[in-house]
Order: sequence, then structure tokens, then C-alpha cells
Amino acid sequence: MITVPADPFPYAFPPGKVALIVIDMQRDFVEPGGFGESLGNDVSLLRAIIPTVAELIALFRREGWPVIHTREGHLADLSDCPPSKIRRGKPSLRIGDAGPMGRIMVRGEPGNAIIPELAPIEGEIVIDKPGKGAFYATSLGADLERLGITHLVFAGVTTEVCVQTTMREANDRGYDCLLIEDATESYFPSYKAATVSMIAAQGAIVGCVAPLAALSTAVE
Ligand code: C5J
Repeated sequence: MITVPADPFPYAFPPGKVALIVIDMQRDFVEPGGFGESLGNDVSLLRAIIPTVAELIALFRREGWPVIHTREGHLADLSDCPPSKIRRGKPSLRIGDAGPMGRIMVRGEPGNAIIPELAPIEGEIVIDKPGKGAFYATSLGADLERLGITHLVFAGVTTEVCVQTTMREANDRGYDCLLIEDATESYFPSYKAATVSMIAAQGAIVGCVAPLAALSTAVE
């Protein structure tokens, strides 16, 4: 077992049974001129974690542990997007509309791609998800089962939406979860802070939290 100093208690994982899930580091959320910025958000907050996420991915690749990437997006005909989701957001720019980087939140459009700095390499799983959680309507559960994974490490954006939702889904499915707190970010710093504390609260009700340095040192 490898043991990482974490909040609220040390996080121990068997090296052959751990995977990294990098949530939605896609151009539309993270790059200037994308959907996130068009909604009035400051993407520089999200961009600041790119080097840390890259370092985390490099650690997993070096160890030969699985790296799984997710992208939030919908089929071109939006048949997998509930009308309630389309109705939300900015009235002038809905899911499926033509935006600064192609059709908003549509698979295969430029904005839906993972940013080049964190691009998946050959053999890594990429999960296209229609929801905020990465288990809903995807192959993620079956993929993890096939790989024999019991422990999940999380990074990506945004902390309080897709990262937290996926961690909660994973927690309910019995996975032991660790959030790397400097490898996740929100457009709203107070939402990130609240999410990080609520994940670890009540004896790790959703999972443990640690900085990348704690994981790196434990793995050395
Ligand atoms: C959002 C996400 N915030 N990846 N998506 O809509 O967190």
C-alpha cells in the first residue's frame, strides 16, 4: 500500500488498483474565447492549474497507472441532452448554438477537445459524458471494473460541479476517492473552498483531500 498524508486522515491505496480521472479539461471551459469565458467567467483561474494537472498525469504515466479523461458534451442532434439542460445558462448562447469554438458542448467541435497541454496519449480512456457526473450514461463503471480499479484520484474542473458530482457517484459505487486540491479549480474560489471542505467533512463523507506534493512524496 502507498499512504498519502491527507485530510481528514491518511489515504492508502494499492498501486495496481488506482486510476486518475481528469475531469473536463476541455477548451470550452479552460481557454480564452471559449464557452466558459463567454458566460462571463475568468478562465485564468482554471488555467492556473494546468501545470499541476500535467505533473499529476505525468506521475500516473510514469508509474504505469491508468489515466482517464472526461469531456462534457452531447451528440450533434442533442438527443442525449435533456430540454431542461438546454434551457439553462445564458439565453443568447445555448447548448448546440454556434459559439466561439464551434457548437456549444457538442462532441467533435473544437471547443469540446481536451486542451493540448493535457491531451490524452494512445491507450488512455476518454469518456464522453452527457451529464455532470462521469458515471451517468457512460462506460466508465464497466471500464473501471475491467481494469480492476478500487481507488480513484481526481483532478479537473469545475470543483463544485463535474468533479464533485463524479466523486459522489464514485463514492456511492464503493470507490475510495482522493481529490488533489491544487489540481482542481472553479470559476468561483469560494465554491472550490466549500467543496473541498465538504468532501472531507464528517470523516471523509465523499473522500480524502491532499495536495499533489503529498501524493508525489508518498509515491517516491
Ligand atoms: C460545468 C463542469 N461546470 N465540467 N461543467 O458545467 O464542471
